[in-house]
Amino acid sequence: MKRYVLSLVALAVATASTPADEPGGAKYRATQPGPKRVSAQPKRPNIVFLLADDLRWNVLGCTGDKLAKTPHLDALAKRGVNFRNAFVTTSICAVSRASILSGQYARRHKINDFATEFTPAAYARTYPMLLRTAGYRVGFIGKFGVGKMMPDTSFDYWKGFPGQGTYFGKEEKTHLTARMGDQAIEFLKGCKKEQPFCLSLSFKCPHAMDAAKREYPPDPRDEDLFKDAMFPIPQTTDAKFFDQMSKFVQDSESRKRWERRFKTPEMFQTIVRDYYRLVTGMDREVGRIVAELERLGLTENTIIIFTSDNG
Ligand SMILES: [Ca+2]
Repeated sequence: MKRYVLSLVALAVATASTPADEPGGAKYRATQPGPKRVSAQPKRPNIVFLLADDLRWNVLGCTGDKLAKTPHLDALAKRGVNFRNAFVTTSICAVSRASILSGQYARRHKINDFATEFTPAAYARTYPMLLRTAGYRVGFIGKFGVGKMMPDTSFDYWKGFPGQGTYFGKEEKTHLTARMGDQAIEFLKGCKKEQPFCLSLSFKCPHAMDAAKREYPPDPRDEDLFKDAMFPIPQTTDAKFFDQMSKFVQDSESRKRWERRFKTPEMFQTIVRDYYRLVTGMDREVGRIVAELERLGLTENTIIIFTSDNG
C-alpha cells in the first residue's frame, strides 16, 4: 500500500511547482508552442494521511471481518479505493515509518533501529517537508516513530510525541485516540481555503501498552462492545505448528508475548476483545475527521489515506 500512497503524494508535489528552467517551465514555453493549458494552476488537493500502529490487515469490516465494528472506515473504503494486494516491506515500526516518510526501502534510507534519525538532507525530502516547501500547511499528530529528536519546529501544527505514548496519562481522563481526533479537528479548523494542507495523524492505536497490567485499554465508551463475541482462534495456534519452528523462533520475543497474551483460550478472547475495542475507537475518530471535512466543504478536494505501519 505504501508505494501507492507515496505515489499520490508525489503527484501532489509535482503539481505544486514547475521550475522555470525545466521542460514545461516558463523558459521552455517561451520558445516552444507546447500543449495548450486549460487553466493556469490546477487546484492542489489537500491530504489527510491516517496511520494505524500494528493494525492487522483483516480486522476491519471492509477487509472481511464480520465481527469488526468499523462503519466509518468501511464507508471510506466503499467510496474510495481499497488496495487488496499491498504489502509492508519491512514490518517493524521505525523502519516502516521511515519508508512511509521517505518513499524509500530500508536499504536506501538506512534507518534500521529505533534510535537512528534522518539526516537533515534526507528529512528535507520526506513527504511532509516536500509539501511544506511546495506551500502546503503541514500538521503532525501522534507517534512520530523515527529517532528520538522530534522535528516539531518543521511543522505548522505539531502534536507529535517520541516513543510509544500512553492511552491514558497520569492526569488524563480522555483516551489518547479521542484526544488525537480533537487535535485533528483543531488543525482542520485552522486551515484556510486558499492554502492546501497535509495532515499526518499517526495513531498509537491499536498498539499494545507492552507489559502493562491491561495491555490494550480501550476508550471507556467501548468497554461493553464484543462482550459476548467469540473470536475464532487461528488454526496455527495448534502446538504442532509451533513444534516445527526453529529454536530461535521458539525462544523469540514473539513467543514471550504470546505467553502473556494468548496462552489460554480465555486470555486470547480477553486480549482480542480489547484490541477490537481499540480499533472501533479509532474508527470513531476517523468518522469525526471525515465529518469535519464535510462540514468545512473540503471533501471534494481532499485525499484521505488510511494504512498501518505493520500488522
Ligand atoms: Ca507498529
